Amino acid sequence: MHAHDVTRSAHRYDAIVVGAGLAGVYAVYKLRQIGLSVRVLEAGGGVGGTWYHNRYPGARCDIESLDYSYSFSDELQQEWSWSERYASQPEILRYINHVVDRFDLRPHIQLNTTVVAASYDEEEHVWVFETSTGESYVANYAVMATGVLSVAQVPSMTGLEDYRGRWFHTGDWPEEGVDVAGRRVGVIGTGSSATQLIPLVAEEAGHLYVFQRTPNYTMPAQNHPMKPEVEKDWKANYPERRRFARASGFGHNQVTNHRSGKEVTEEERRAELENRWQLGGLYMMRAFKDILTDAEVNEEAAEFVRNKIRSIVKDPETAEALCPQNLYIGTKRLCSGTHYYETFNRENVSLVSLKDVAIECITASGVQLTDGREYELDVLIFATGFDAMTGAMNRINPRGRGGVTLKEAWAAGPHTYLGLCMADFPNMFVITGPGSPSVFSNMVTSIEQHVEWIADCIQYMRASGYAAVEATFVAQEQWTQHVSEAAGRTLYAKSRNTWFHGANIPGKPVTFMPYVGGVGNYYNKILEVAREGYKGFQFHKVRSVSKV
Ligand code: NA7
Repeated sequence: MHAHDVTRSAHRYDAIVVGAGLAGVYAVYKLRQIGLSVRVLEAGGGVGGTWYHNRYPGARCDIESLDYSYSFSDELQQEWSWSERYASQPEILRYINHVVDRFDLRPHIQLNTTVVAASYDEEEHVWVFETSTGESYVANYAVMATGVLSVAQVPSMTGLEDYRGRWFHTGDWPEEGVDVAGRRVGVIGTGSSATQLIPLVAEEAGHLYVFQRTPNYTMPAQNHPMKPEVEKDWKANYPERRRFARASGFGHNQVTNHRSGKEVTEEERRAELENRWQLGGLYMMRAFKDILTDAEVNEEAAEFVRNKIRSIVKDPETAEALCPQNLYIGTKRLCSGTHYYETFNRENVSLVSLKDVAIECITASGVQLTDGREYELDVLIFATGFDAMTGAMNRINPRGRGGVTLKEAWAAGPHTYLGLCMADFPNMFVITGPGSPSVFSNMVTSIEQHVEWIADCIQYMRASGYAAVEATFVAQEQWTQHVSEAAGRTLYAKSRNTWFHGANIPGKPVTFMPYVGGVGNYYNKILEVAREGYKGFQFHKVRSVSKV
């Protein structure tokens, strides 16, 4: 469809932002600041994105709250107080709502509006959006803040439609909550969401069955109420902390040990691993500079954690079943929880290992395994993950130059230039897209870097009279190759059965999606590209004569 066909009924803006999570909220703030008219289209009934939908009990960020927050306004970071070391989902949602109100962004955000189609009009260099509300929007720039873990994946299981109990996905949790008190509850999955949820559900449920296909490593989060002296110190040093995060490997201030696991004695290695366990959460992955590149160093850390599991879980058979085997620690996203392993010491919790069996089907009353075992359940919780990184973009399936669809362009896996733009999709920007550090970073740092880069690019275009910007095919292919080579130098390339590779979704091309070259290096790269006149991009100068 051409823009002129819909002009009379369409709403026109300089930019449409799709999604009102942390990315969309900063995008509307920033783009309005540079003088653009902006509309945010958000499918959910509130702002917050991931933090709006993932309301399951125990949902919490695994990056420290003082780090996992916007840096763009010093007043904001000085006036906001986080109550815990790691913020819970309700607190993050309150924060996002606070930001929206504080900067008066709500009038520009349209909720309950799903973008169902987006197509590029080559003559007018604009994007035309269709929404679930039956409206059309036309804008020069499409800013896709659609999130990386926003499409919940319920595996196709025979019989689910006949199940008489209630079932839920952690990523689509009802606002009113779920009553599990005294009930027989099943949780399928043992990733980050499950390991956060299980200890809390166990406290209420009559009996909890945990269906585990692949055990993962879960670190104790070591969460605690915010220490006033820590908050004070951060607030006094915020500019420096934020600079450090932007230049760091993962976009935050977690201390990294820059020594190799091989250049220290066994005793020193043990001490460092213990130190990391005490620091909690993702700190383990910064224990040695080669923990994700050297198989032996990685295995020592993995065995250290297995021994912790064996020391916590009283029943030796359950402990062994919870120990990941043949899985490099960290190559499946490390989990960070509170009392996860301890929960398996409870009388009302049973681990159901799916190591040698599978779920055959869902019956009217519960779950049936291939070996004939049946579990009667009142509530079934799918903590089964997401169609990560590409799911939300593919669902919209934008139509670019010459009618090419994104699904066609990404048939062999996502190809992007810098994780920001795609050839054949002019004037479309993806925030924290595949091919950028994204899920390998503190998302807020990566979001800010992208939004600021996009705003600069648009300002550059306006100043130069350009109507459209587009990644060249050559630059895109070179970058995609580079993303793959960077992963190839790490152990991630050897653990292909993960959502980083898209392997959790049947039929999805298996290809490593995030960029592991480091947030700081990546940031320098995108700034250099801009400085050099947007190397790897082509601009279309002449806006064709409007036919309207
Ligand atoms: P994850 O990490 O993708 O975990 C999903 C879990 O569900 C994982 O244990 C899967 O086992 C399991 N799963 C998925 N499908 C099935 C079926 N069909 N049968 C049994 N078990 C299944 O999702 P999360 O929501 O926990 O975390 C996502 C990210 O959010 C996380 O990494 C953080 O970055 C925040 P598998 O390992 O595939 O055998």
